[in-house]
Amino acid sequence: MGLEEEIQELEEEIANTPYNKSTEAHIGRLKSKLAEKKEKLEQQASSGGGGGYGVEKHGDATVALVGFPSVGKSTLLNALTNAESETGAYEFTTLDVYPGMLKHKGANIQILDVPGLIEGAAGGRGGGKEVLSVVRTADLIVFLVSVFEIDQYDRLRKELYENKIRLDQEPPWVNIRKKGKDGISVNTASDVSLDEETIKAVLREHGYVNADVTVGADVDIDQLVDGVMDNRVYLPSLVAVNKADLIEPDYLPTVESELEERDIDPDEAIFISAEEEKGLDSLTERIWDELGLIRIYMDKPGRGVDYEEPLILREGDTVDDACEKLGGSFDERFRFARVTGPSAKHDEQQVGRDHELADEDVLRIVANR
Ligand SMILES: Nc1nc2c(ncn2[C@@H]2O[C@H](COP(=O)(O)OP(=O)(O)O)[C@@H](O)[C@H]2O)c(=O)[nH]1
Ligand SMILES: [Mg+2]
Repeated sequence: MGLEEEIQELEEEIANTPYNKSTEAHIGRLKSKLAEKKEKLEQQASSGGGGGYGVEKHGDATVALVGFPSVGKSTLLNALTNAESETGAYEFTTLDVYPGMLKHKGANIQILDVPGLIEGAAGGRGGGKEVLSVVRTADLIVFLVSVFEIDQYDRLRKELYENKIRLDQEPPWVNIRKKGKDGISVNTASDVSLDEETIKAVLREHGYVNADVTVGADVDIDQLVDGVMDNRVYLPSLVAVNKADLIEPDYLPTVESELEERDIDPDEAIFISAEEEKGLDSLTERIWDELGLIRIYMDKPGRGVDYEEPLILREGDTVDDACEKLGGSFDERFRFARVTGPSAKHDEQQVGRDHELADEDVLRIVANR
C-alpha cells in the first residue's frame, strides 16, 4: 500500500470513529500516524523539486495577501503600495509572487501578492506548495474575498491549515524533554482535559520512548499533535471583503450573515473597494495594529529627535532590541538610555537595557565613546 492510500485510510478511520473518552487514545494514535505520514509524503514530494521562491524579506514586516484569482489582489496591491503588479479581468493573471512596499507611519510593510490559492494547493498541485511556503514566512495573513464569494474563505483557511499554518491561536503549550529511561511521564495543568493515556499514546506514535512531557494548558488532540510535531507556524489573520462598491445596501445583511457563519465578526471584517480605493485607510490601520509595530523616535546627539524616520520595533521590544536594530554596536559602550513618552514614568526617565518600549517613545541612548 502506498503512502497516499495509507493516508486516505487513516483519514477515513478517523472520520468513522466517534470521539469519546474510550476512543480518545485511539484517535490520538490515528491522528499522530496521519501527521507523520503526511510529513513523509511531503518530504518525498519535495526532494528533487526546485528550491522555492526565494522571496526575500524586506522592510519591517511582511504581509501575505491571500485570495482566489480575480478577487482583486493585484488591484489592492497597486492601490496600497508602490508595486507595479499586473492586473486583468480574467483568472490566473497572477503567476508569481509580487511584492510591494506599503509605507505607513514611517514603517515599511512588505505586502506579497501571492498567486491564487486553488483547492488542492496544499497537496502540491498547481504550484501551490511554493505559494504556501512564501505565506509561511509572513507576519500576518490578509484574506481577500469578494462580497459575492465569502465562501472562498473556508477553502483558503483549509489550504493554510493543511500546510501547517495555524491562524489566530497561540502555539499549544506542550513541552517535551527526552530522557534516558523510565518511559513517558506526563505532567498536566489542572484544566487539561485529555487523558494521560492519550498523551502517552500520541508521544509514542511520534517515536518517543522515554520523555517527560508537560501540557500546560487545555489542548485538543490536533493541537497536541501540532505541539509534538513542532513545525507549525502561528500567524494572525485579517479578512478584507473587496468589491464592496458592487453591492446595494440591502445586500449587506446577506454578506454579514455569511461572515458570521464562518465565525468572522462582521465588525472585524474590513469592507473595501480596491478599485475605487475605498476603505484602504481602515485596512492599513488594522494591518498596523495586527502586526503590533511600534514607532520609536530616536534622539540623536547633536541632531535632535527624528520624527520622520522612526525606528520600527514590535510590541514588547526593549531598549536592547532597539540597540540591536540600530546595529548592535553598543555592546560594551552602552551606559543607559533616556525615554520620554508612553513607556516612561516621567520625561527623560533613565532606564536600562531591559526597559520595555512603547509606540511613540522618544529614546536617547547614552553610550561611552
Ligand atoms: N468593482 C470592482 N472591481 C474590482 C475591485 N477590485 C478589483 N476589481 C476588478 O476585478 C478584476 C480582477 O482584479 P485583479 O486585481 O486582477 O485580481 P487578482 O486576480 O486577485 O489579482 C479586475 O477586473 C479588477 O478591475 C473592486 O474593488 N471593485
Ligand atoms: Mg493578480
